Amino acid sequence: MPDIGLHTQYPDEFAARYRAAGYWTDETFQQFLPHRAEQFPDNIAVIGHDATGAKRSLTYTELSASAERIAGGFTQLGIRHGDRVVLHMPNIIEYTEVLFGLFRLGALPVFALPAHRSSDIAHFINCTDAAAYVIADSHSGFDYRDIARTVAARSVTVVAGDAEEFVALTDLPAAAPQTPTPVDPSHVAFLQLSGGTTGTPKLIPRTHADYLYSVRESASICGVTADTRMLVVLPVSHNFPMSSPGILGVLHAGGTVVLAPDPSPATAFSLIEQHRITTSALVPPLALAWLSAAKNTTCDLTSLEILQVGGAKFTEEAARRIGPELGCTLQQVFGMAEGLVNYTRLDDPYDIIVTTQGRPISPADEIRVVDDNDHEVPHGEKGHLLTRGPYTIRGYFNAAAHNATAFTHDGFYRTGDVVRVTPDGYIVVEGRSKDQINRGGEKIAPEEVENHLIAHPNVLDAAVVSVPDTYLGERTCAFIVADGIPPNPLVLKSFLRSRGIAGFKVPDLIHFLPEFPATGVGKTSRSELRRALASTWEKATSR
Ligand code: OOB
Repeated sequence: MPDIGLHTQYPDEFAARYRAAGYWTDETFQQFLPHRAEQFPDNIAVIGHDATGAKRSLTYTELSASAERIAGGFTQLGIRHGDRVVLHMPNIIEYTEVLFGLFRLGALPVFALPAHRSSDIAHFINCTDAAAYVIADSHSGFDYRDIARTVAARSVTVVAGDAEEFVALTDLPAAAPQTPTPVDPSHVAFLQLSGGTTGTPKLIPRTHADYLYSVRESASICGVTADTRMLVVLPVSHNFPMSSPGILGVLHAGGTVVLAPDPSPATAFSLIEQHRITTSALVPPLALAWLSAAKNTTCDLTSLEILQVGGAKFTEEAARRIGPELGCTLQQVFGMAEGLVNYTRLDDPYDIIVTTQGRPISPADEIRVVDDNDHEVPHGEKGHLLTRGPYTIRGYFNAAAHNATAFTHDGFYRTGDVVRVTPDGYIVVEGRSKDQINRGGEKIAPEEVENHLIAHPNVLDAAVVSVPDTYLGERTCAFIVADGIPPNPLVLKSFLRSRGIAGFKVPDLIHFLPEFPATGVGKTSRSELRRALASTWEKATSR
């Protein structure tokens, strides 16, 4: 069994400092819901559809009771305090019930995204030695039980909806009420996924104390109260809708979370009108879709007070349209599952809101902007963003070799983002130095896709690079050197899907080359490939 690193990786001196400053408290996710149910028993906690497609809503008392029942049922299945459980569900009511059930038990959710497929899930199950895999039967035309059949042999699969040969969430064995083993606030509460730059995605261990600090502060910065009604359009497992301030911020304050069954503007707009939604969080392409759909909508969107946009760079041009066209305040959010989250403040001057990606949550967030040799650049100049602070991890889960380069010797996380800091301390994202593609907020590690491409018998070599795109910000292009007859691009795409990778990782474009341009030391030159692509693009569009 791998060393699961349940303890905090923060050095004692920093842990003591964060506790003394009141950032870290004794609050845990185990107590989160029972405490809220005492405070706000009859408030509506969550509204949405369940796995059968039925509409449901739960008060805090009801959600807490469901979580308690699920914690008991998982215990009867043999899931123990400290076990990892891969949570792979869309935005349905059961997601919240299972999430808080696992927290109650002291089991650690591993947050898979609905777009993940068998190869991604196999990796999460194997590298966390997961005891259970929790899914919805099917969603958006995809049957998640098929993944369970191929990958989850060693773990028990629990299904919301029609379980077939697996355990149905509604049929979990009943257990007598029991007091769960208490969790330590400095221990890991769950594992988030990193967007990644390597062949396999890394897992991010977040502790109760560090994450709850970011949740409480985010809720306060974003003005969340018991009157907040948040529409969740992005997959709730992602760090942005989870905690920035996300469902956890809203539930912490006694507000209401409304889960959208699909991300279309039509669905979102009718839910905004129906539930008098006050806030929502979007990635830039969805914000553009809302702007475009808002022109012709008959829905009443006047309840919307704040629209958060983040996950990828939002252009100033689009940012300036949010206020006038949607009638709400824009909040830019620049965050990362590893920790650091920046927000423009609601009362910031308009120019700051539309031209920057915000400033850090905490006065204890340390920001360094450095050159290629880790020397700080003069204030205001562009450089690599390094960060350390009370809710930024000190290492990935079970990844000693990777950690040696992903963090500085004094514990700063190398974000891989190129930024500059304004005189007022606001961060402007200028680009990226990490080997990652940001496809409208969805992160892709080229190396991971290349490894899958190279597995094809007619592919000798592969290099995946980004292509600028007005809607998504970036799309992906795979350059291939064929071995023998070049495979048809469509065949190659379905080959990738058959290997069980998430749809967003399948390259948008595929180009064949006789050989790759090389750098001085003989490595494939990605910048040369990008340049070649840009010039073909220009030629194609100028024709
Ligand atoms: C969020 O988290 P991740 O872990 O999916 O991705 C983090 C990376 C950042 O390092 C940066 O490269 C990019 O996504 N990013 C942005 C951005 N927000 C994230 N790049 C430019 N402008 C922005 N506003 O994406 C995430 C986590 C919590 C809150 C919000 C986003």
